[in-house]
Amino acid sequence: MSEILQQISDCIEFGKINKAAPFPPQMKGQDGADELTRQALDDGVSAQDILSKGLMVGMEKVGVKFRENKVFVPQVLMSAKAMSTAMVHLKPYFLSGAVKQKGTFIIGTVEGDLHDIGKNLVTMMVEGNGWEVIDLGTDVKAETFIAAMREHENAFVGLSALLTTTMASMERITRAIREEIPNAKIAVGGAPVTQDFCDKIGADAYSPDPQGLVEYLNSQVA
Ligand code: B1M
Repeated sequence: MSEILQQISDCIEFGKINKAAPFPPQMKGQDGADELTRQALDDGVSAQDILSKGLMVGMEKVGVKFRENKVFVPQVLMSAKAMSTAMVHLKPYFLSGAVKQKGTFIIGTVEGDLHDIGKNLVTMMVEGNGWEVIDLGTDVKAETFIAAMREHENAFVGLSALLTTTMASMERITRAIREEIPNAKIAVGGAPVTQDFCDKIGADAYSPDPQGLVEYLNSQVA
């Protein structure tokens, strides 16, 4: 990996947003994801390489460390902020089609459930791994998921639930999606959800954490 891509990856891994950011202390005063991404583009590094060999490499490391409890929610949020700052520079290349995304992932917290912190972390990780993410928010009904899936053909869908009571919504929504779009790829997650529950309701994949979901999605397009 070229030096600047390694530096960009480090900025994502450690949550270094820009030069002015005081976090993390060991990188104080150094250029962050913002300046380095701009510089890489100016130096002629392709937007695709910045994404796949810099930003995504860093985000992958964050996902693994988070799963292993080596970093916690605040650090992941700093990494996500660094990532989105860098993405501002890459956005024109996405729009022009010069950068290819892996696919589209639709996510929402299921009907009756307003918890969104975990869902937002999942969103950031999936986005940071090169997917377009359509975030439908919280308290999302089956019809809304289905409408989004019709709009984005072949998109994967993810349902998040934090309450034991809204696991029933997850089951109902999974059934409704299957009835309308039989070959839909449905992933489920959230604190009360288990692999057994996933199997019982006929979803395709369960992950207890964002990284597992990213690995599932990537395996589907490899
Ligand atoms: Co609520 N709440 N809450 N709450 N809340 C819990 C979940 C609860 C366990 C607290 C408790 O009693 N100990 C409990 C649920 C009990 C149960 O059902 N078994 C509970 C309750 C009862 C309630 C209310 C009913 C309280 C009331 O009003 N009486 C109410 C319900 C409102 C509603 O949704 N209709 C309610 C409200 C709220 C707040 C609004 C105050 C707030 C939510 C704010 C927000 O999200 N914007 C809140 C919070 C913050 C919590 C706790 C404290 C924290 C949840 C959280 O954000 N965790 C929670 C107790 C706890 O967990 N300590 C609690 C951090 C987050 C990073 O983890 O969401 O699990 P998590 O996401 C993880 C994984 O699960 C996974 O990745 C994430 C990152 O690792 N993941 C996926 C999540 N979605 C995934 C999808 C995937 C894959 C992985 O694939 C698609």
